[in-house]
Amino acid sequence: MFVLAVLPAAALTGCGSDDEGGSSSAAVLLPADVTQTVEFTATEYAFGADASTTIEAGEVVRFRLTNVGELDHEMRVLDDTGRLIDQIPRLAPGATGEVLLRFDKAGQYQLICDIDDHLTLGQRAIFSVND
Ligand SMILES: [Cu+2]
Repeated sequence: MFVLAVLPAAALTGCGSDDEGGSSSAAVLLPADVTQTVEFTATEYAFGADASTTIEAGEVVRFRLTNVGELDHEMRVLDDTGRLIDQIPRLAPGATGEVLLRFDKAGQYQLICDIDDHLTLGQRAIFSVND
């Protein structure tokens, strides 16, 4: 289930699970292994996606972001402790970028745009990865 809810900035601090979670996300992800492409849009100041999207732990997914706004945007993908997993770098209006991701653990993840004050203005979203 993909929940593009806007959370208060405090909601995601200090409540992460404390599993050791050795990060194995440095593995090379191959386009041939991609099981689905999730399409996102970025605007002032939000991310959009199909709310019915489901992502399973361990699958390789392509996140594709299209900037449909009037300012530059980016997408940083963070785990529930706020650690950066990967990102789609800054995109000009109209541009599209993508990144391959694999979420090894089920749980909650978040997307933010950290350009200027976009995050403060609400450009964040959370989503769940299923077992
Ligand atoms: Cu932005």
